[in-house]
Amino acid sequence: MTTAVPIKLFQFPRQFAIPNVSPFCCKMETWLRIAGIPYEVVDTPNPRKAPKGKVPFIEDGGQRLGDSSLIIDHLKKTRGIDPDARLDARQRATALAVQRTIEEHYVFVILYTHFIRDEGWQQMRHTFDGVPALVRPMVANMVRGQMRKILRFQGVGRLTDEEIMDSGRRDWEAVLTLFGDGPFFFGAEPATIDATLFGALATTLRTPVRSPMRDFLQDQPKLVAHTEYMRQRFFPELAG
Ligand SMILES: N[C@@H](CCC(=O)N[C@@H](CS)C(=O)NCC(=O)O)C(=O)O
Repeated sequence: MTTAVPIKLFQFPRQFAIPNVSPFCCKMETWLRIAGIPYEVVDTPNPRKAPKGKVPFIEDGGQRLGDSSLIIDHLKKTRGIDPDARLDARQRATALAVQRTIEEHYVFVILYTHFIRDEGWQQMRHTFDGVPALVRPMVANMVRGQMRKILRFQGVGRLTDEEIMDSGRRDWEAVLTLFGDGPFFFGAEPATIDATLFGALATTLRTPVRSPMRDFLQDQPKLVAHTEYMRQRFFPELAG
């Protein structure tokens, strides 16, 4: 199905000089640019009414779809565009393992560095600046409390600060072991995994949120170069 109406991409409002502070929203918008699919952004600070209660989600020809991976599958099928088409079975397996490392573990490290650690919270509490002043502290603290609960339930929240930073470092050491010669993960052309990596790296490296995790990543030339290359190639409008 081809439609003249651009896809609507619902995501958190942009903050800082990155596509999105949410790794999943950044991944989705980057993927749309890799695929060259036209879209318009709808700022969505509160995803409560989203199809899966989360951002990103899209509206495509009247249909609303949530979850970045399901959206990508849908667009690959309906648009006949697939940045992963050239990958062999081993590369696909590697991409899935790396994606799961980032999306099912490292994003919780991000949740911790950005919203629970004090250095992160001093920056990220401004996310709530749009909430009426009278209830702002209550809403911000409530959301932060929910994040603490999520982290405890998931498990990362039961570790010490040092243990959490160490677990994040291990994620990236594994990713780096599998990372090819560049500039993209699988060589000369971008694949979906590059959008996933950019989503996680941009919010760690290119926001004012300081942490030992960011210090570690800043010392990894391959990851710094990947982030910069992705920004230049797909988001040249965002300041360097
Ligand atoms: N598996 C989902 C994850 C999306 C996700 O976790 N989104 C977060 C932002 S990074 C969200 O909407 N959180 C708000 C909430 O859970 O209420 C995807 O790939 O899109």
